Amino acid sequence: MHWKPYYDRAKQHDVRGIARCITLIENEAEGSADLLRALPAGGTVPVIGITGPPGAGKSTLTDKLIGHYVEAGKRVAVLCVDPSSPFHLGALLGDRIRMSDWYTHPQVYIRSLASRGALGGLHPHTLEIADFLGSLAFDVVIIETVGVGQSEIEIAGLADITVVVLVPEAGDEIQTMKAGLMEIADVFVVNKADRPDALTFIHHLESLAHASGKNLPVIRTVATEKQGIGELAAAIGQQQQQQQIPARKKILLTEKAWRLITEARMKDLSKADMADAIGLQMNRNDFNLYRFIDQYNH
Ligand SMILES: Nc1nc2c(ncn2[C@@H]2O[C@H](COP(=O)(O)OP(=O)(O)OP(=O)(O)O)[C@@H](O)[C@H]2O)c(=O)[nH]1
Ligand SMILES: [Mg+2]
Repeated sequence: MHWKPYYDRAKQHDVRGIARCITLIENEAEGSADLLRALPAGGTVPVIGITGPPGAGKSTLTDKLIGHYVEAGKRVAVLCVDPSSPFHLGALLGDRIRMSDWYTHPQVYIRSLASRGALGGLHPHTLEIADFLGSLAFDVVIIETVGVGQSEIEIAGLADITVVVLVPEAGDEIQTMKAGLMEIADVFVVNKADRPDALTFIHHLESLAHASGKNLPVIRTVATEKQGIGELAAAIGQQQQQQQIPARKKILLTEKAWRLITEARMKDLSKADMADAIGLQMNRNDFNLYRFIDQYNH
């Protein structure tokens, strides 16, 4: 498949052209590497990662954020990434319902990506697809992903701004994972702030966010009622300005480069196959782990 005509159409914001290019990148089809190499420099389009536990209200928030940006005359691209999981189908259906107003809107492009990684986490080419969308004169790229296991850490490595969405009943959860959360979050959202126990939780999170030394904003929202959306967009905008600092940019680009190279180097390796090979050989008297791995290190 020749990628150029599709890319030219994508640059004109032709929806089918965009879809074809994403499919090309997703499948590592012929031409996808050339397409990525042709992306223009720039990279000033903020990629906003929205992560958090299942059902926290990420899609509802995304829906309202799209509305906020569209009203401001902006073009918005949204990637909904589902780690392979039991709630996969339900989540995709949920997204369709939650964001249904926007699927045909001329300023909005929405695409769902299913993760095919056996270990959960993000779809392997989320980074490249986000970069591609960012090159297409969208003003904002939003990536929604369910925070389970690896995926919220992965999203932090590829988004410019990571928004962690929590709900008041997440109390115990943040106790155990607060260190990790503080590291990846640029903005905290306490959604479903209409719940009776919301205030205690917000105060608790605020003191943790303050103690983190990063001065992380904590925004309270009731996504279903569109409350707090303007404040969230403002907090994202503020964080985005800080990301323009060259030192931050250097770190993020290095993370991305590192990740792409790691993925390329590990590409032909299967841990399951490795386990099979080890299972066959480990009981031999002459088994040696370091000689075993020689076959993978060239
Ligand atoms: N009471 C209340 N309910 C909300 C609020 N925001 C979202 N909900 C509801 O919570 C449910 C889950 O919302 P979603 O937006 O689908 O949550 P999600 O985080 O995208 O869910 P997954 O993608 O499946 O992880 C829906 O029934 C929403 O209507 C809120 O602020 N208050
Ligand atoms: Mg969702």
